[in-house]
Amino acid sequence: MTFATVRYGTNDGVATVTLNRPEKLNAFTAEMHADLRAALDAAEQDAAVRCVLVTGEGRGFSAGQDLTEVRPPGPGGEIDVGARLESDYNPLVKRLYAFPKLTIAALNGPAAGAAANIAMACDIVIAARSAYIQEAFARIALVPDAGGTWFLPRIIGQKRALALMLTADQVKADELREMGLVYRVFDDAAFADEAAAFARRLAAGPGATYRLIKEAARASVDNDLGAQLDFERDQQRKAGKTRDFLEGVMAFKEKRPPKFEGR
Ligand code: T3D
Repeated sequence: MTFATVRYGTNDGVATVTLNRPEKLNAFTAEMHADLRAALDAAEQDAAVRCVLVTGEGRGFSAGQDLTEVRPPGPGGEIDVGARLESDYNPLVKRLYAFPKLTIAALNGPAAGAAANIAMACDIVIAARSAYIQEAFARIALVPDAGGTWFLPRIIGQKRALALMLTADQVKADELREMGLVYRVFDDAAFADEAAAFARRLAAGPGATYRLIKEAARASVDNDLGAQLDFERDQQRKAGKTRDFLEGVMAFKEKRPPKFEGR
């Protein structure tokens, strides 16, 4: 499947979605949003896909919104910087956050502006050692968007979140890992292979149960302990009905690795 600004390919249960405007550090345009939506549609509909890996072509993940793209005017003809959030970024972030399959953001290089926050909407973020995140918005007198003001305080706490957003500093992969924003950091030279292997490993896991785990983690944001314990019980009942649960227990008893089907 080919798109003008996104490459899409599948292998071993992994759909790899590569943002592909390397000459502009994969900055987002309306066309790229449309291509990305179509790629996510394809990944969602393909039963063989169990994990989606989002990465960037060339030396960057993405520099966020393409600042040279003409902004659609508001109703009175004035500049409306909220319009693209409404039409493109907000639906994308919500979709990634609730995507029914596992999502991995593989930061091959810088992730700036909205791209940093799109990465955070994915389930797991991994990074090449030279990659960095930059909440670049304040440098152009904008507010962090694409969920940045929601994700960051929850993941790294108010103080560090504010520091990142107010300074717009570039924060390198190893530090991002210490903060909890990135799960694994790999050497640059090995990054593409390591990211693919990491995604393959997850694609071979119990996909239906992964979905239940995601839903539980997401629900915990709004639940108190009692409500979350009830939610876990209900999710566990569903997990207990999967074929993968039967296979997991069988494999344990037979002292062999499980062969999960994702259902
Ligand atoms: O409607 C709305 O705008 C609302 C939505 C906002 C969401 C947002 O994401 S706002 C934040 C937008 N992003 C930024 O402010 C980051 C801009 N980019 C940078 O600050 C730098 O590119 C980086 C620090 C990320 C990387 O620097 P460096 O030196 O490694 O690369 P570079 O030379 O700046 O960029 C390489 C090329 O990509 C260059 O093109 P050229 O001059 O060689 O033809 C550069 O202009 C282009 N590029 C980089 N970022 C963007 C971009 N072109 C358009 N838009 C960009 N965001």
